[in-house]
Amino acid sequence: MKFGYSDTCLDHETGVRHPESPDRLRAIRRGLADAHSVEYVEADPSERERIRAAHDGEYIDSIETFCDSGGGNWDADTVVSEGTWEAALASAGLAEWAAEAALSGSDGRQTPFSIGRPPGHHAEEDDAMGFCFFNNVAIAAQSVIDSGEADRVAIFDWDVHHGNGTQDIFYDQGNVFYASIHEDGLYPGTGDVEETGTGAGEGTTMNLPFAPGTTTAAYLAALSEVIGPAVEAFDPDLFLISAGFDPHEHDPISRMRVSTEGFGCLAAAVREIADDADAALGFVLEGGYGLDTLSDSVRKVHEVFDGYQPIEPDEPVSEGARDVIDAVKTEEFPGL
Ligand code: OKP
Ligand code: ZN
Repeated sequence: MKFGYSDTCLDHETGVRHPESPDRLRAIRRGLADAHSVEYVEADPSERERIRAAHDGEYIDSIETFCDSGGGNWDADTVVSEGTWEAALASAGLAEWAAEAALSGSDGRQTPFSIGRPPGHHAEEDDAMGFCFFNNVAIAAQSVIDSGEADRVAIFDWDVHHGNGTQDIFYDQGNVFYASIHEDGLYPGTGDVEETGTGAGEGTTMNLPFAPGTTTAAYLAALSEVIGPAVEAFDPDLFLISAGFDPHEHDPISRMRVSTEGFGCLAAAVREIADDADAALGFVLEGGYGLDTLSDSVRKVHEVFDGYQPIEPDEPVSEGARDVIDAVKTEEFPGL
């Protein structure tokens, strides 16, 4: 894969014992060190005008001012250091690069994956939360729409947390489809099955809150039965993955049970959906807090794009997940 990476993303300092640390990116790069066909690209940071694609101007100013004054706690777990401003611009710029590279034809072994931090999917139009400041994937999606490079963008968020920010930013838009699988009951608490969009965006949001303990098989069933068909019907030019690795079975902050091999299966599944929809495909890093599980899982995704065929799990779809998938299918998206 082509990895978008910038050292500037290391300058966002969250302090000791914060799970969202610069070591996450160092671990990913160490994990990829001896892998075949890894290429690094350092993209330009986002320009303020591009951040405006998803955020309120006054909010952007207030983040800049907060960083300039040395930072501190924006909220209980969203920590700002002086370097956060530049890191957040770099992280958003990497996501923009991933979208543009995919749309310019970078695919197969060259599929783009932006490994920036801070992550983005909790960031709202006018607020930072959940370790996120600028909504990288939303900025990327809206930017390529604004520039005319894409008419429609689909986003699938497999981070264990619901991407409330991404959902909200596009909730009433008909040109961005957002689907999320997340752990029910976990932060931030949004993402019910009934949340499906409003106005022009009615039917362009899809949520699958799965119970703690859900395994890879349920993710694959959701992709093949509802997310894939919905993305194909939406007919996007670009399919972006908000790729968080915190649903890993050994991640320290979640109770989901996706295996390392399972992330390879998810990568193969989204690649197939992109191919079937004839859409460009790009990945944007969100969470993932076990350094080994994060680096092993990113490496597994990379290997799938390098020709490795992941082994599908030999396990049943749990009853709870089956009920959620069926509810989405029969009650919220009966047309699929
Ligand atoms: C960011 B990403 C509540 C704990 C909140 C925040 C988790 C943010 C995760 N007291 N923890 O989605 O991986
Ligand atoms: Zn997360």
